[in-house]
Amino acid sequence: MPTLVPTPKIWMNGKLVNWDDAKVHVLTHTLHYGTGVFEGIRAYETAEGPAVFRLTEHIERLFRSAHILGMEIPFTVQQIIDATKETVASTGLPGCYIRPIAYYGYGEMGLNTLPCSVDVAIACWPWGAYLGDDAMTKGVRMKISSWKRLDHNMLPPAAKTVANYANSSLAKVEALKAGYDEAILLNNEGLVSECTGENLFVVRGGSVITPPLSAGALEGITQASVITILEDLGYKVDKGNIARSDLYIAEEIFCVGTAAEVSAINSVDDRKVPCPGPIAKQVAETYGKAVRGQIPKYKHWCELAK
Ligand code: PPE
Repeated sequence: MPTLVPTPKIWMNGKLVNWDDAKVHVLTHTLHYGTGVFEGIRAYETAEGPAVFRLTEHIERLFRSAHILGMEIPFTVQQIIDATKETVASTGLPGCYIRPIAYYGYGEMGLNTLPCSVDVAIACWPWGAYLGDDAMTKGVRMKISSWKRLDHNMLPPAAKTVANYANSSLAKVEALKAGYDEAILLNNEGLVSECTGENLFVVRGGSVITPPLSAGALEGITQASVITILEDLGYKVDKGNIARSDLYIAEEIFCVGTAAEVSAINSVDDRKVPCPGPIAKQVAETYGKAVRGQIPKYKHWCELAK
C-alpha cells in the first residue's frame, strides 16, 4: 500500500488540476536525466490559520538551484510564492508538506537542455515525523555511509537538484538495510557534510558546529533558523569542519531539516552519543513553537497561506 496521502489539487504550470490528473509523459526529460530542481517546505497550523514556514526563502532557493543548473523558470519568485499559498489553501488541511518542482518537460530527448521547456508543479500532502515518531525522544541511529557526498565539480550539492538525490537514496537505503535509521555522508576530503536529507549540528567543548556549504552541505533553511535560535539562546555557533571522530566523541549531535525538523542522534556507527542532549531539546522545543507562530520574534518566518 502506498503511504502517500492524496490532497485535492496539484498546481501545474499556472493552474490547479485534480491530483489524479497531475501527470507527465514518460519521455519527460527530467525523468531520464535528473535535470530538475525542487524544494521541500512545511505549512503548520497557527492561530491565524495555515502558515508556510519561510516560504520566501524556500522559493528563492528554488530559483538559486535553477540558476546553478542554468535553468530558466518561466515564472517569477512572487508567482511561485502565490501559487504555493493557493495550493496549500486548496488542501483544506491545517498543515502539510509542500513539494515545488521545476523540471525539463516533454519534447526533447538527449543531454542538451538548452532547447527544453521548463515546467513547474507544486504538490502538497500530509507528512508526519520523517525520522520516526520517537526521533526526538529515543534519537536516531546513524551510520557513516560508504557513499561520499557529491563533489562541487561533479554535481553541485548547493543546488537542490533531482539528480543529487540519487546519492542521498543510495546512502539512505544502505543505512536502512544495515539496521540504522539514517546516514551521514563524508565529502571527498573525508570531512562530514550532512545527512541524506538533513543538516548536522555537533556539540563539542560546549560550542556548536555545523558544516558549511563548502563541506558539501545544502544551505539548509532549518539550519539557518536553528543557528538564529541557538544564538538567541546564548550559544556560539560556528560553521566549520567536522571530522568523523568528532561525531564519536561529541557531547551531543542533532540533525535538522524541513521534513525531519529537529531530531536527536543517539549513536554514530554504534558509538553512543548522549541523547537527547540538553541543547537539542531546547532547540527542538523552540523550533516547534516558532514554526507554529507561537514565538513573536520569529513570527515573520510564518507566511499565512491566505
Ligand atoms: N540537506 C539535504 C541533503 C536535504 O535534502 C535537506 C532537506 C536539508 C539538508 C535541509 O534543508 P532544509 O529543508 O532547507 O532545512 N531535505 C528535504 C527532502 C526530504 C525528502 O525526503 O524528500 C526536506 O527536508 O524537505
